[in-house]
Amino acid sequence: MRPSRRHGHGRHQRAPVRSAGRGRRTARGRAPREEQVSEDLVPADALREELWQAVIANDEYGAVDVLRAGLDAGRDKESLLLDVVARVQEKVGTEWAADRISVAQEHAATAINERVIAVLAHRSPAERSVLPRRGRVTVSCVDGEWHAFPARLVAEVLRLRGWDVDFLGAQTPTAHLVAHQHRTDSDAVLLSASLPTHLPKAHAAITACRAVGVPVLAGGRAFGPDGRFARALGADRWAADARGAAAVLEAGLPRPTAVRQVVDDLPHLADQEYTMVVQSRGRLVKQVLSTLEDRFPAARAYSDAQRERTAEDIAHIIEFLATALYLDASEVFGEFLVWTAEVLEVRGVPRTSLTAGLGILAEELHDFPRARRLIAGGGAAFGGRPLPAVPGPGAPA
Ligand code: B12
Repeated sequence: MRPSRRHGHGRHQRAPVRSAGRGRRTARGRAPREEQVSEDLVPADALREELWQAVIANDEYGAVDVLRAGLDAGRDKESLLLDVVARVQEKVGTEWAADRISVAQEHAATAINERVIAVLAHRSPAERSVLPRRGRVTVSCVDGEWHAFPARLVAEVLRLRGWDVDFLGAQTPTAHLVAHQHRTDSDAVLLSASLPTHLPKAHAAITACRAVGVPVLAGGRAFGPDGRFARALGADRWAADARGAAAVLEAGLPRPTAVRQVVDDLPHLADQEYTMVVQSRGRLVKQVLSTLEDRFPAARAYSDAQRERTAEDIAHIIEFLATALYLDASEVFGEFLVWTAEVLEVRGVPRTSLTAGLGILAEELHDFPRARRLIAGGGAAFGGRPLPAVPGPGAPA
């Protein structure tokens, strides 16, 4: 998370959970045994509300109790993981983006939800011995990717369905992911990426795993809501969520036969714009910042902390522009700018500052027609003043 410029609100009162069919119960209180039948499920939205109140109040034990109450009411573990915990974790993100909770509250909530997953996912030797055995898979995050929580959910759902899962957690370097395949020869690699800026590394990982004969199932927000970037980067399959991942594996995932090279997937990389923008990233950040200060008196009056944050914002913009160049996908840059404008606006930073930064960046990249087109398209997408389009392949002169 980017540092929040204001703090969120305080603790909440937790409401008791009501079961769908019969009387009132609290999430902490266990229901009598005879009530634990499937028709009497506690509705998922009631459990979500209870869990949300617990995580936002830093009540770790209370959060675990909510899930235990759900189990006691007959809800299965997979539904609790995906329809309750995952949904609450998503809300953590929207509340942070809207500046209604602080970065600290977001971190605490995530840590509590991680504990909840650990409690839910634990199985005794007796429970383990009756699980079906389907095969062995590896679940890993792309190099640089810290969002391990979504991958952990996928891993636990697959274990519940009888798969042996090697969960490698956050940011696994590609060479080590491949070494793991040599050692284990698992049936598939499930690769998770949440941030689009990690897609170039995801591409390297997909290519490397397939080259050693392991099929790759890709997932996570970075690959797009319809999985278009998983296909563009040569993954064998994509799935929208953990249930979809289980369905793909259950249907069978053949081992790759034809090995592809990175350039086979993305011929536009031949123009070298991606490589050159990545290589000159540091210089570009400094140049955009100093031109911003020359032209806008308000920017000259920034404190050290504001200056540092502005430099971070510029660095993010350049990183997303580079990713859009890599994929040749203007929507990646446009969606990022829309998101950034919203995040900055609720924190009191006007979107004109973003437009100004984009204009200067376009000037700096005058010899990069594809980058300038992406900047123009991105500016239009978030409602900033679009920059003039430059002639070049695919654009009218
Ligand atoms: C928790 C969190 C963090 C934690 C992660 C801790 C952890 N242990 O995972 C920390 C603090 C580290 C973090 C850091 C950052 N974060 Co963050 N984070 C989140 C948050 C709140 C929750 C993520 C999550 O767990 N979601 C819940 C899961 C269930 O949802 P999901 O990701 O969609 O996963 C499902 C599917 O996508 C799919 N799936 C996922 N992986 C896979 C894999 C396979 C193979 C398959 C088939 C399916 C699949 O199945 C999952 C379950 O069904 C999200 C907000 C959100 N709404 O998600 C932001 C969010 C992802 N983060 C964001 C940002 C910007 C960042 C930072 C850049 C902030 C910063 N300036 O430092 C850094 C980047 C770190 C990095 N290098 O990776 C933005 C991304 C915006 C964008 N433009 O893309 C988000 C969306 C927040 C927001 N609303 O703005 N973050």
